[in-house]
Amino acid sequence: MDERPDDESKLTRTKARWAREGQFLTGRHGRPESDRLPPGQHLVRTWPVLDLGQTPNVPKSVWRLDFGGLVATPQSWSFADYEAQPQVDLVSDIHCVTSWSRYDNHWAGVSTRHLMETIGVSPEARFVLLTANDGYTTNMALEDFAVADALLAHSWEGEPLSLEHGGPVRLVVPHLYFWKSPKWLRRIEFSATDKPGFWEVRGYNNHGDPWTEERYS
Ligand SMILES: Nc1nc2c(c(=O)[nH]1)N[C@H]1C(S)=C(S)[C@@H](COP(=O)(O)O)O[C@H]1N2
Ligand SMILES: [Mo]
Repeated sequence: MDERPDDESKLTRTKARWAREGQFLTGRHGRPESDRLPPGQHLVRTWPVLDLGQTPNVPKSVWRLDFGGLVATPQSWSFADYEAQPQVDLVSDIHCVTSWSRYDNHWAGVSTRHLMETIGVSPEARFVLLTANDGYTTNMALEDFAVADALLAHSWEGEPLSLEHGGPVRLVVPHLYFWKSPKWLRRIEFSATDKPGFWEVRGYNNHGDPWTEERYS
């Protein structure tokens, strides 16, 4: 007895329809969706505010960003200098050590790679110490600072970065816990030696990778 050709079985027809309709395609590439949320994190839709409790208000007219340590020439940018740099738009997820994560944040600003090229970071530099206008500091290895999606951001979701979230300019280093992304950025120091920052001397991990849960030291 003849068997029905495969392409007429109910399952085959269903699968052919799925293929036409793109069933199960997420349209998302790169990191699989199931791995997008690091261990121990939960998703939030709001954007919580976390800091040491001071909100320094530095108007753009007097704002400065200083570069020091192992650079070709120590220098300082006004906000106009910062704005004159090539601007990038980047999308990234936030992972805070207090266990919230927030997907798809749209940032605009100056990439750390451009910054390093334009100010001329010395080959001997291996670490970065970042200082903010509230006295906050944090440290990281140069290769973490220099990732392709790290930037000095002045805008979030198409609007100027609010004061409470670090305006006029904050750092965003999305592949590390968010304490490594200082708000109200004031100074960037390049160094041959590592110098632990505010939380790093208070029991937080020196590296801060959310994927391996480097929360505490
Ligand atoms: N200048 C400054 N930057 C800071 C902090 C701070 O206290 N001061 N807190 C850090 C911590 S612990 C977190 S979780 C994030 C919170 O950023 P958000 O308030 O924009 O969510 O900022 C980081 N950057
Ligand atoms: Mo945090």
